[in-house]
Amino acid sequence: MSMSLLRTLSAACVLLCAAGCVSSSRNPDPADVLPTPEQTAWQKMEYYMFVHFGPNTFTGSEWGSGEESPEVFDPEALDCRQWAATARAAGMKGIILTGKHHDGFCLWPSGQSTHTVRESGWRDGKGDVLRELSDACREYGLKFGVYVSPWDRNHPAYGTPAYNEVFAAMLREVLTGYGDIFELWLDGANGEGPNGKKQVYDWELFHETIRACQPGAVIFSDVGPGCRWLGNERGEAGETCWSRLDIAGFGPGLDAPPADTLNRGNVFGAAWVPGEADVSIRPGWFYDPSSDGEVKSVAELFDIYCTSVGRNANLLLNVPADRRGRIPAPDSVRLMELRSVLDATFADNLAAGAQVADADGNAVPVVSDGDYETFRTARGRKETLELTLREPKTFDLLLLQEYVPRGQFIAAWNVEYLDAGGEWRQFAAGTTVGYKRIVRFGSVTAQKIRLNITDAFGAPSVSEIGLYRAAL
Ligand code: FUL
Repeated sequence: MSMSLLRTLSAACVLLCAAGCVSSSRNPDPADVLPTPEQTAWQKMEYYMFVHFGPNTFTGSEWGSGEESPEVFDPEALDCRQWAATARAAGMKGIILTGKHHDGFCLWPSGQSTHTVRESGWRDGKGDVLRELSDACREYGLKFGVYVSPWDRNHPAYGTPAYNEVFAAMLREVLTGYGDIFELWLDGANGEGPNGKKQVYDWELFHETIRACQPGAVIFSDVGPGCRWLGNERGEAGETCWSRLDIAGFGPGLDAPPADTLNRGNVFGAAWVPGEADVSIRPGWFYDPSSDGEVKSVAELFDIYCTSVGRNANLLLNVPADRRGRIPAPDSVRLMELRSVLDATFADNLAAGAQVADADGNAVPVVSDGDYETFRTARGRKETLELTLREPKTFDLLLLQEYVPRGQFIAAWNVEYLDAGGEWRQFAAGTTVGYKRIVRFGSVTAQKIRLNITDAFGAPSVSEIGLYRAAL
């Protein structure tokens, strides 16, 4: 066979293979579905505060009708610096405020509405909660985000195409008047307006408006595109939790995928839409004096931390401001207790300084160095990393991190320890890892442990392996 014929044949072969690959591989390659730098920065925030505040705070309602007099809004001792100081001391990285809830009341003097702080008479109609909180967040080194409910039970245009323009203009006010916004929280609720009509939302217009005003903001909704709802309000991501999700053909609210899909993601999902676990520290989202004795316990909050941050999701913990306009004492005390437990638990990685070796005996020091940016990429889809601790240690909590800017690949893993008789014994196992995975188990004392990645959708990159003793 001549060289030129050989070349022609192999070129034809390449073309055929390429065509064949396209038609036979229906799933996107997980290595091609990656976070944007903004999504990675967002994921690293891990834990931040939600504050529900508005007329409902004063009426004891969860969903205001929109017919409340604006005058009910009267927080006589509002102090957003106290909110920010509390969030910061709690180790939270930002605050998201309900700028407008379903009742339509705007916590800023919107030019698009006559149902706002301006009409309330509070501070002679010159108050602006968004201004005070965004300033306080800057002062305390926190990021600032806003929830703006598309559903509006007050606005007369709700239920007509004109409302989409009104809502986009409201977004513009919020997104251009208060500095950087790290996250825009778009609820999917779609009920009747004051005219008895439901709105057909123009999501494309809303997203374009947000992108134009704040290109760095992560957009939350049931289906992202920046981050997604996890299908429950308990702060619980799936034990299997992929950051990939199929969103084509879906939308927020009634058009969302089933809750269990949101909870776990799609292994071959075509878009990177990581999960955010929203949950309230009290039974309701808004403050109600009757719930002062029902603030979640520190044990419940630690569990929530492990089922959200510890399952590849961010934790958005709601701490409602009270009628004075302050974070109430029982809630802030609980936040500080949780902080102490988290600090005491994660202060000392018992695997720090361990000798780590791959299956060929090569040293892999980067997975126990406390630096997320250094990672080990496996040669194939499986990997075993063996850790020899400086001395035998007792631990009951494992932390794993995958380097997600390269993609999320790990689908099954287990960890074993070498017992006194020289036998390897499994003490924990799981499926996904993602940005962070935390697993608790009965105490183990050992000097040698190994992580076995037994299934992955590409060569996984392990960033950190940590062993700890839970302080609770
Ligand atoms: C829901 C709302 O209907 C609730 O009132 C609350 O704001 C929650 C965070 O989102 O969809």
